[in-house]
Amino acid sequence: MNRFMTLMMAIAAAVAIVSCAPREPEALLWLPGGDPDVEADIVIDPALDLHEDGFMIKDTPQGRQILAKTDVGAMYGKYALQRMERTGKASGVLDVREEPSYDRRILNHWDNLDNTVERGYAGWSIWHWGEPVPVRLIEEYSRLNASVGINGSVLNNVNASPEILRRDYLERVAQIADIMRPYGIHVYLSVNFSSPAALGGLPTSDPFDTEVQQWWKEKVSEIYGLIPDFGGFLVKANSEGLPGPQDFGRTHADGANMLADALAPYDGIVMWRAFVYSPKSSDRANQAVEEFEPLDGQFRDNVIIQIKNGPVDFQPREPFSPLFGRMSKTALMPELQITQEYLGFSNHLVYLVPLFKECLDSDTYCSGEGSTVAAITTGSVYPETYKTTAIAGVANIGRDANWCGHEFAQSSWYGFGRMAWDTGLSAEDIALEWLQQTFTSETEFTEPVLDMMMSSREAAVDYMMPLGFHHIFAWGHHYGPEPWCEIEGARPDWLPKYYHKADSLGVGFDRTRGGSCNVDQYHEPLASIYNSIATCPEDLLLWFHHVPWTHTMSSGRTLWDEICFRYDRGIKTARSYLSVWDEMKPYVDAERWEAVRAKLEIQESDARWWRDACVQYFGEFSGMPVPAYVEHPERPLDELKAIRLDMKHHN
Ligand code: BDP
Repeated sequence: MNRFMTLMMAIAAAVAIVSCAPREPEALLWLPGGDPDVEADIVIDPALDLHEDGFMIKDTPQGRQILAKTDVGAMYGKYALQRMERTGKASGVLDVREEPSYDRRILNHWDNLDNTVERGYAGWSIWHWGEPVPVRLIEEYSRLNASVGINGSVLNNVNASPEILRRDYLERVAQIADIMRPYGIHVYLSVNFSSPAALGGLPTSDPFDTEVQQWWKEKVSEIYGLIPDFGGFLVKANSEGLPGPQDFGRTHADGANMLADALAPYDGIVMWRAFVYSPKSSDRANQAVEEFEPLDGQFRDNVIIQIKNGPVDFQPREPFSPLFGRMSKTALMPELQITQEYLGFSNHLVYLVPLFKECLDSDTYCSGEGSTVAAITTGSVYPETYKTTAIAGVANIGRDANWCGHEFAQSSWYGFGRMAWDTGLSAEDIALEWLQQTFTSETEFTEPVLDMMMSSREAAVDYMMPLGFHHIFAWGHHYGPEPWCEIEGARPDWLPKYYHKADSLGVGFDRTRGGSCNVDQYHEPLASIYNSIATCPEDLLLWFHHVPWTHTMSSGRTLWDEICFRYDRGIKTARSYLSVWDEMKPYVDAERWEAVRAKLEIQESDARWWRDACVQYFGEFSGMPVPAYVEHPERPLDELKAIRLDMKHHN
């Protein structure tokens, strides 16, 4: 080896050591250090009529008590009491009884074995694969999760490497599981469907092949030998090029059931994703129902179909996925995205609980009025179908000192957990308690900042994709706008023009009965409401309709003017956050104040970038002028078209 190469290798090793050193977790977000320090007697009584994770807090003549069936339930009770004390709700006589809405409240980490995080905007993987186990970091992670009731972690990316099932990785997973166990967190893994061939060296991964079935049984038994309380598998199959049972002429049910049979003796579950699409469907939004509805009733009872909130892909606004209303004999669970893949990464302040709740509160009407997504997936609409209930959130956590890249992005992690524990909590209550615990309870701070958080999702919709626009992002990184994008050889249903369909007559995707018929995947009265341009909610108008530029909106403006108006409104709201935050300086430490200020500036500038791109690009089709009452675009389209970002991993 020559001297140059030796030198380069030494530098590479030094860099690796520096970048691999586990960081010390910073002051803990919404949670003070140590165990919850609450004044109450703990009473564990396995005979109590309560959910395993439930608790009661009661003031008795003997003093304050936390009663629970299990140690984990008591731990949740302690965190709840601590939260009540810190948010001023623990005074007076307490008589509290809480049970979780979902049995399994799970984070999905899209972490790869090389420590990159797919769609992660907060640094490298906190699991430190291939490096010393960062015990304290994982303990703190677990404490934060436990404090809001999160009790499951899928450690690796849904685009799973078969290698995760190698013995050395499983031993590592077992070490992580040992650290999480005292906090009530179960570990799960994403698996690659072709693992028997890719890792096990078998000639096939066909689920009907007995050797394949045996391979999975042995693998599962090996896992449970290491991790007795392992939760189960998450599977992305026959989606975006990943292998699956259809490669062998089998169905999703055939594939899921084979894994379910291997896991059943240990009470493990399979979370089988419904995020599937291929060019054979005329409308990507139709495909999950087309593929899964015919399989209803064919899945084992330890399989849960994991469905993204919307039918396409975590857009700033989508209607709820119609699949939630189409399977009564199969357990279903929602998948929400906490990481802001489509909402400005960790640069934009967008509090996501309103988006999450919009989905959970949507009425599917599948079993009459009140059959909301939450009611279905918590098992109250079809109780006999649900052996266990679950909800997943794609994590926004990385090695950054503040965990999520943006101070306020922590609130969506916190909020996901709180909402998964109690779907009845309002987005506003959750935001307020997060602010009080993370910053201060002074109302001069909490009131304006709460308004900012609560308006932030609508602001992002306004400045990115108002009125039902969707997927007009730049190809590849999903950060900025690229409605004009064309990529030679790329699948057309990945590209913005497929979604907006702008022409000289109008804009929007016709999903009505005259178009892709997607509306008919919804139950009445929704199908007819969505089908008619007169009754379709305006926030979803361009999702369901191709609308003439001159169409009159409820505001009295034409569609074109309304588009311009919404982009402008989004910018103005984002801009108002800067002045709100400037007033907040006395209430926040300098470091966090500066960090948020810097990000708010990016957000406002990005909002103008979106407006400049979309208003000018769509203006070429509408041929109509930008109305005088809005700010006009600043940067020429050609300049915007030349912007190239390489943000795939953004670590
Ligand atoms: C899309 C992401 C992609 C994920 C995919 C999925 O762009 O990185 O792999 O979803 O959920 O949102 O499987």
